[in-house]
Amino acid sequence: MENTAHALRIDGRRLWDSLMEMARIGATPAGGCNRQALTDEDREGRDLFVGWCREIGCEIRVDRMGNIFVRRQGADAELPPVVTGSHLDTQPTGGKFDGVYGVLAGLEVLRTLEDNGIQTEAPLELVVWTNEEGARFSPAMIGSGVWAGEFSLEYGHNRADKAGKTLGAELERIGYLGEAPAEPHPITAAFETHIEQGPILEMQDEVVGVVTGVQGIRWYDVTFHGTPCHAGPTPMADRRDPVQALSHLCERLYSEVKAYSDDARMTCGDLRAEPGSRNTVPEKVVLALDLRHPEPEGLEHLHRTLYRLAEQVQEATGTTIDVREEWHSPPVQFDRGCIEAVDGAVKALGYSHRQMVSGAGHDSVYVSRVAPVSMIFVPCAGGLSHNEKESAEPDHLEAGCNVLLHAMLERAGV
Ligand code: HGY
Ligand code: MN
Ligand code: MN
Ligand code: MN
Repeated sequence: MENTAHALRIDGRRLWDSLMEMARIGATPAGGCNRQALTDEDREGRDLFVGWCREIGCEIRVDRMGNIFVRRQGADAELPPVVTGSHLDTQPTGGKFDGVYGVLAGLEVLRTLEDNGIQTEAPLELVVWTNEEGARFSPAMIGSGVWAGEFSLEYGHNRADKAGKTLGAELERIGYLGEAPAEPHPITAAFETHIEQGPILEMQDEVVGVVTGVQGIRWYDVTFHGTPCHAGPTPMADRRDPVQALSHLCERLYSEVKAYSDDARMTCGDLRAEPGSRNTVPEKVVLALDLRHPEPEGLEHLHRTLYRLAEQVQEATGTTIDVREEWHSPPVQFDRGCIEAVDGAVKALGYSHRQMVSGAGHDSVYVSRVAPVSMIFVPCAGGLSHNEKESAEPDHLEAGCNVLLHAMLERAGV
């Protein structure tokens, strides 16, 4: 890399200001962001982002899944692009940085190159992936998942939210049902920058995480069937109350997951009773369950434990329990060459760092199916994310973006 490129640094103040301007879209009273996939807020955020990219002369392409591809030409247009990107959609009580940081760090890299009149050999691409969170449309990362060939376009378009609105119809409604095929194209290398969303970097007082992979994730809808009846006259012994079976299964599953390994994760983030009336014993209760483990055999063990315990609780209570697997994202190892590009950039820039596996899922999981990719983490306060209090230090965000700049330059050539 030429000397001028080595000396390049991004504009941390501009990055921070862009993050704060984007955070105003879907801002919540508690200081977070609610910009769920394909809502009006998501469209507003996408429009703001596309406007910023047009200001620096980039080409914009939107595919059939609403994924936005921003291209900055390279000296050799034939070379496959070096790619970065993440997501603009948030959890319902999300923060200002999850996903958005990766998108706007990529924009800051493009702005910095534009300011300094630097053209890379290979083209650069910045991507906004649709519905990474999976909060509105399950499963998560479905924009990158369809693009990488994990799911069909039809499956992606037919996913519906709790109100029965489909992803395809919502893409059309907000004007982001693009023409480009949602299919992979050759990529030289890809990098995603993200807050860690866990406590390790902050606890260890390190600035950058060189991410070597992502733990495995499995999602299930567990349905407990009961008999609706009146909360008053019906004697307890005469009820078929699905909540009792739910409580038995959760208690046993929590204790077995904790006993199995410190790396195992179990989350019951979404629970709904139908008909959902306080004075009617539910006809059914549906538990949206999230299980995770960094090793394939660990994830398989959690999977088998869930089915075994559901069987036992069904026997013991007489409540019919249906377990339906909604999504399975196996553990992923990132590309050695991309990890080394990040590692080299961190060392050249002199930031304290460590190698680590991501506890959260990211679009890079699916990008890794079709291209060499790795990720760059920076700390977030208290490791807190998927929480309106999510926060990060401007100088950490700046550091992560400088690492992204130099890792991309190393692979794109200047
Ligand atoms: O679920 C996850 O880990 C990510 O936030 N979609
Ligand atoms: Mn994210
Ligand atoms: Mn998230
Ligand atoms: Mn992500």
